[in-house]
Amino acid sequence: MDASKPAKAVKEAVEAATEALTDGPATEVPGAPGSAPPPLTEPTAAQEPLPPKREQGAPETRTPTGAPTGAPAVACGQQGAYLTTAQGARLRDTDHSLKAGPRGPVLLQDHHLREKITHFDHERIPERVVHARGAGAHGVFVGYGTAEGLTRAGFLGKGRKTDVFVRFSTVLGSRGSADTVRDTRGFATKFYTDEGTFDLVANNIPVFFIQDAIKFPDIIHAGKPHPDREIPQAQSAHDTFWDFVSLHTEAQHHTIWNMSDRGIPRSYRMMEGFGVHTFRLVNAAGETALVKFHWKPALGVHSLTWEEAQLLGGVDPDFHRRDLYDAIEAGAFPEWELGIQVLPDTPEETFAGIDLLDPTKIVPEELAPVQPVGRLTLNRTPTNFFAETEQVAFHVGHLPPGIDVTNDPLLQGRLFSYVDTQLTRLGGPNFSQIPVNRPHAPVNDMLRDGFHQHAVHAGVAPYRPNSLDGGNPFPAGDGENAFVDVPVRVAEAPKVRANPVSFDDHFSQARLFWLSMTDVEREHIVRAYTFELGKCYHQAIRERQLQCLANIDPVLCAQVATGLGLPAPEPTVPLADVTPSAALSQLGRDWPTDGRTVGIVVDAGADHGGLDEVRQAVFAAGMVPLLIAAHGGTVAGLPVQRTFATARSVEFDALLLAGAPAPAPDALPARDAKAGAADSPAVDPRVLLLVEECWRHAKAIGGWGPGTAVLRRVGVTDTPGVVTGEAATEVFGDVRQLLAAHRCWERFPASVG
Ligand code: HDE
Repeated sequence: MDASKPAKAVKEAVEAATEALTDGPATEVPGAPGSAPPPLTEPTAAQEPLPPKREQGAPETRTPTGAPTGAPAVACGQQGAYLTTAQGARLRDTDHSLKAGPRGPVLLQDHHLREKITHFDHERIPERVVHARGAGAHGVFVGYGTAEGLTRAGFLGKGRKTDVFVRFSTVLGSRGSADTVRDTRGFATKFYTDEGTFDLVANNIPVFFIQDAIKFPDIIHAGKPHPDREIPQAQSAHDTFWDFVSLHTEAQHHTIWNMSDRGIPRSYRMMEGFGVHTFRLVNAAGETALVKFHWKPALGVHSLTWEEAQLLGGVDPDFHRRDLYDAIEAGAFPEWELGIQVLPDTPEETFAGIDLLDPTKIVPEELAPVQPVGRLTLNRTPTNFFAETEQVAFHVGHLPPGIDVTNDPLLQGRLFSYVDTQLTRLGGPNFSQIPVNRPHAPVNDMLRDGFHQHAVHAGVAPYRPNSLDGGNPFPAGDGENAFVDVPVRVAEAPKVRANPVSFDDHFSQARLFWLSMTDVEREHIVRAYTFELGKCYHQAIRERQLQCLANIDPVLCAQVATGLGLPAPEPTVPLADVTPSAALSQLGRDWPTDGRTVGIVVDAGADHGGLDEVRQAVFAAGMVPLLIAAHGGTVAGLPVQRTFATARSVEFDALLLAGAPAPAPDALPARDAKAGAADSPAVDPRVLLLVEECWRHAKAIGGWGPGTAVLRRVGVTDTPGVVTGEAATEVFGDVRQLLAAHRCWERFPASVG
């Protein structure tokens, strides 16, 4: 093979693997690093770069101005079998500096040394000031055609397919922070439409802390670590956060969502997404409608328990990333339906008394149902984190013809902020030419030069009007699909720094949220507030937040006050008379279990008839079985993925016990922190801990044969959500059914009514 050309073989391998990926459920556990198993000894014969992993995708190879090149995605990566300089000269050695004799000194003329180190010194770019920690994936969006009468946007047309890149994120933490912290999650989608890129830069919570962009630095400074000690990392459980939100009470609605289970999602795949602001759609006839965007996950909205979230912060800080990548690798492609709430575009811009320009307010789905307009499927993981996930640049102003903004003062400020931040983060004005940001529509923009210019612009007249370049580029006329700013009437008014009066209501919808929760969900909210305020140093801040809770609901306030050991204050505003919205609760339905992880405890010494059968049944159900044993290697001829030392309950959605393993040699407390101090137990203490934690976290548990004895020993047989039986596959069938409801909350009657 010619080592200097992008390998056709590589392209074919990727295409074949892509087909294989969509070909039924996986039969191998996801997570292998690299696309081929490594040999034991270092390879020395020159060979082409390996193809990417079969589930990996990359931005389409477009030119910087949006033209398709036809080149395979791998052509953007390294080429040929040999190590080269950045200029492509082949190198003999990259292990030794060029020296005057073996004992030096090192020679300044060593270009390879200086190029290598200089580039390394500049590898880091500033992390995002918010949403620094994220994970991305490629996918496809298919329009249903149901919005065709409302908007000219072609990508929503029936059956229209559009490539997308999605980046999920937390807000407060630095790039290296844990995924599972209590926080809002970002859900930003780049639709590469053929009429221009559309970025829907959304969150998993439908409201925001502030009503005016001018307060964004304030809320973020309050939420970030304290400026003196730089602690705590990626948390809201500290004084400055609660200081701000208890004073700036428009934050209370967003805050109660954060304190609910929405603040600790089980997976990016199990989150809703919300555009938050009201947007304006415009159709071919120029008619407009106001809309709110929603993403509805096919797997339902599910959360971690708080204890799981905390354990995961230490045990697997990459939990959400791993989950996203593994699910895609396993063929359990995450899916969402895009929906819109359609609201009449009246001069008042209100609906059912709700100010549609106030981003701290929702429109309950019972008043305006979410109408599905298309489906998003994520089917490729990025090939390179930095090139794609880190360099992707979203902007709320990236809109195709047919979608426009409103005067929401938060949205207006965002329209300024996103370009401004990319200039610093991506080092210049040409960030839209970075492969992941390249439009899939032809670009002719008269923007020229600047750092990192990739386009080779021809012509002499990047100005208008011109005659030297034949007048090109031309403004699009009527019927030529130009973006038209909707000519919304702007009211004559004095210039003021003020909000509309309706923005003064800060508590009614926080109360609506609280009253819409089930008892279990309310209990979690009470615990979250109690934890977070309990972590504050100053009592004044706790008392001030309790006053806010009193204005939301007396039961909520009393419960949190009890936990804090403080008196519950009386409300200072009349409690709003609201109708609960069942759509806000996460509980009470069954959902698909695709991509869920099932731990199977096996006893390395025992006979395991039926084990392979149950493992295959888990795979066939689109789930991932992980065998847990005393030691690595194989048990009953099957590969072991976790040992008692490496397994922790938080990784599994459900637990199956196929055996009752006696304590393994490494189970002594002094050797394994998880071993506990149990005195000569019959079962390995780490298995007991596994069962206890899964039970405490309301997970489905099943056991058969000797596995039943373990459950008996822990004392959980005959409790809700624990299944025992003789046939392994039947037990798994029951466990799978339980998992459809996500957790067995019946196990713990809620104490908050
Ligand atoms: Fe953002 N936001 N934001 N934001 N935001 C950024 O842009 C900003 C807001 C959201 O995965 C930054 O490229 C202001 C609401 C997501 O790359 C920055 C205001 C919502 C992401 C910025 C808001 C969001 C960002 C930081 C108040 C939900 C991550 C880096 C007016 C609807 C996108 C960057 C990604 C990122 C500014 C409020 C969502 C600084 C000024 C409301 C999902 O420009």
